[in-house]
Amino acid sequence: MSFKQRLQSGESLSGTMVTLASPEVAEMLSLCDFDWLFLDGEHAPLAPLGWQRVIQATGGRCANLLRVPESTEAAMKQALDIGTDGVIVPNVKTADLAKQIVDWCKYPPRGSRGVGLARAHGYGLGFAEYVQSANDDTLVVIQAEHIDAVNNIEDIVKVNGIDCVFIGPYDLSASMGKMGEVDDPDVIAAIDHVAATCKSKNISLGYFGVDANAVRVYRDKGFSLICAGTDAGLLTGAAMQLRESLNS
Ligand code: 3PY
Ligand code: MG
Repeated sequence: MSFKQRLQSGESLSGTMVTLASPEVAEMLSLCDFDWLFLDGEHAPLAPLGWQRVIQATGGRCANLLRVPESTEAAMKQALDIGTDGVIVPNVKTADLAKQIVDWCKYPPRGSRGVGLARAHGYGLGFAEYVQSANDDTLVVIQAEHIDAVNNIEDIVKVNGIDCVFIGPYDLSASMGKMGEVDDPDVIAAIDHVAATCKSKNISLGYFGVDANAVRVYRDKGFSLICAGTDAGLLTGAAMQLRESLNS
């Protein structure tokens, strides 16, 4: 089964976030049997070429989804052309924007994705094969991470072509005046509302948490695309633990 089919079947897919500008770090993570890696092009300082190197280093051992820095046509085009398995688009608050994003990500006649010859197309050698299946195979994940998105979720889920709604609990809590309070009852209620609405339309759900404990409850609620922690957090966490044991 492809990664997309596994997501659609409701399988729980575990991943962690790549934020460091190091293909070696991504390579190490890809050797650890995660189902997928969340490549953070929104907050991490890597340009598309950096992400291309990261994707190359993972050698197809796990799926990768690239969070684009912003909702622009160029950002979608470059992310998909370097060969990511799908895009994660931050902070989508309206159905109109969701519709525009799907349009940018799909080749004509379904959408208006520009046609290039890049890594995704085997630098041209695999062009025909890639363009034939890309609309079906690549994932469009949008983030619900603002209270406006929660309020508009009924319209957002009506947009065809959205594969997954990924909750950003940190931005969502901040937009509700509760920065970082991801377990606040109002924040949880907002997430549950998004989840129920997505489930009614058979749209998969995703969630980010700082560690396994933070995501477990959402995995148990049926969220499929699960991202726990970051490469930097794993490194600093292990280093702090080592230092503490050395000093104890
Ligand atoms: C957030 O919590 O805001 C995120 O975007 C996590 O991915
Ligand atoms: Mg966010």
